[in-house]
Amino acid sequence: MEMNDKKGLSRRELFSATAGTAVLASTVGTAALGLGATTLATSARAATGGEGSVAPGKLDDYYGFWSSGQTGEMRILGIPSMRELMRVPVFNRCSATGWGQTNESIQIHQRTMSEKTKKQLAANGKQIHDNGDLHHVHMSFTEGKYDGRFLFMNDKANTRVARVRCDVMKTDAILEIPNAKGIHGLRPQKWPRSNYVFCNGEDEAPLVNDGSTMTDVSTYVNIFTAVDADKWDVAWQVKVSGNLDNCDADYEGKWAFSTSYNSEMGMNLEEMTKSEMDHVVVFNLAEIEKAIAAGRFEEINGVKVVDGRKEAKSLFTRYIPIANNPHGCNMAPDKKHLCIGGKLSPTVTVLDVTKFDALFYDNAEPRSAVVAEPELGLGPLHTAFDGRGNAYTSLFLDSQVVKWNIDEAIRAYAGEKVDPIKDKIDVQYQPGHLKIVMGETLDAANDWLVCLCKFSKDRFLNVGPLKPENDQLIDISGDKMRLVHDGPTFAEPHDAIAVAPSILPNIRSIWERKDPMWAETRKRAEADDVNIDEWTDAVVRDGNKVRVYMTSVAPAFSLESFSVKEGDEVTVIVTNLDEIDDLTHGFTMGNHGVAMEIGPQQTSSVTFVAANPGVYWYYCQWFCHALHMEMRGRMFVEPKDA
Ligand code: CUK
Ligand code: CUA
Ligand code: CA
Repeated sequence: MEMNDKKGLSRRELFSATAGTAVLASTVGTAALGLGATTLATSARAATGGEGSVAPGKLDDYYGFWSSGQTGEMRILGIPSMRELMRVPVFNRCSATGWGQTNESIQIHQRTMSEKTKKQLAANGKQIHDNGDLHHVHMSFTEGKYDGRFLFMNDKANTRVARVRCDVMKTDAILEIPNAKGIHGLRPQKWPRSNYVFCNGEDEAPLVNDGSTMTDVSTYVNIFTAVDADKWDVAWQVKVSGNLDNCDADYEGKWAFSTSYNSEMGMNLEEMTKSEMDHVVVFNLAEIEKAIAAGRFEEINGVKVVDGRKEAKSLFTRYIPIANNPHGCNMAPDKKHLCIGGKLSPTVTVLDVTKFDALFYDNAEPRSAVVAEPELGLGPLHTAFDGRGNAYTSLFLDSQVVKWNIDEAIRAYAGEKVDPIKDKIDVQYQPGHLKIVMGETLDAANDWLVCLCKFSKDRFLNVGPLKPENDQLIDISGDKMRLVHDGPTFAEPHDAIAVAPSILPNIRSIWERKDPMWAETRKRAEADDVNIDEWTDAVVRDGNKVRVYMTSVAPAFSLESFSVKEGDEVTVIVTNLDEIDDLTHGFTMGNHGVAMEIGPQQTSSVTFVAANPGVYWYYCQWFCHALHMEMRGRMFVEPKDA
């Protein structure tokens, strides 16, 4: 089989070149194959008349990157069509791509895994945690604008963060955060670039959590973590008073901030809502870095930790009192104002970050940084910003979005007779996060707002006790907000961002053969004297371990069969030599719980034990060719003592 023949052919040409048109026509229609326009570097304005509909074959104006909550994946949607374009597995196990099962993905999971986690997993016969609770997806910044390099996200369930490479839209790094518990709020540094990813530990626990202390809450702490985004390691941590919920960073690279709903350090609902005020913690990055550089830190589980608790009276933190149980923490793109959602209070508290220096160095009263506190409605959670000085806050209890003007709110707080509230719109129902296109950057746009509603109740056909959520698209281009689209989503996005395609001109359609994703697999092959860059078939035995190397070019694997012995640990390494846009193959081993994706020019591998003698078919599960069904072969598992 000569793969060189196919170089440079489009997928459509490949189909007509290798299969009779009659066969093709009777197998699949071209529409079903997704043939058509290839990637455009920049968007044409696809939205017709602001109605949020995008005609077939037309591209969306923006990429939307959605978290998926307890599903553990990241999703890519088009805005304004709200069409779901892709699901990127991150913390979850994916049946289609083999994420969480391939050796390459397991290596990414295990690279930073603690001994404790390894022990926990081994006791349960597992190699990785294959669930997650992914609330917050954010893109890397350079000078206050998205730079299209990475997407970062949290896993509240297993105290991890992950990084997705934007060139291939695949997870390339996962980091288990030591010392902290339950990473919730997550934001990258905005200025000068995302050197740090800030991560909030939400749950209180003893710092040395080895069972020596249990119910003595005075030994509990919460941890704020700065992850080095390039080295993908913890840069430093700060002990704080109270817990940490959501966070954000400023546009000068000086501060990070986190809300806390449990300044009480309560262990139940009553205790957590007892105080009249909780707080926002302000982190002074320069002072923390200075202490780290000077060796003024404690090393805990290999991490440099400084003490920013109230009683330590350090220059690392300041605590600004905010009405009980605040939630959202959103920095406005005016570079000046930080908006804190009141949740139990009907207010949003606006802090002027240019007043923070005085809190640290002039002993200013912490609330002196408050410049507005507009009363907006019941249950304010999160705030989004347009490019015209307006803020949009979700009202969880009122099931509304309220549009208000930041400047007017500040003037009203100073005593002027102005009403900062510009508009309110009903949403269905109970909104959490809401996002404006490019709205957390200096390029905030004025066209679309997406409001992520937690409930949908009677809004859609009933699908049983579990209902979808409802991500609603709202046109904000005029004075009045206008609902234009309902977008049901499965469990359970919390947050989303929207990014112009011009930020992402370098998304690949075909893998680089020498991609670092399978560098370890490549090394293994070299040690086995196998060249995975060429049409190859090789079966290498190494004790009871067998490595089966094969390549694929549509519609065939290089190996039509291979033999192993009962009880062998088999590793199948497949390289897809096709170089054609959209020509993904798969490898599924029947009755072995094994399946993986192999994209054009990608190498993927998977390891399993062949426990039962017999004949087993493997096949390509990604529809790749008119003769895709024929793309299969046999594994012979010979009885042990035959
Ligand atoms: S949290 Cu879910 S609605 Cu995890 Cu960002 Cu506010
Ligand atoms: Cu290869 Cu289907
Ligand atoms: Ca509280």
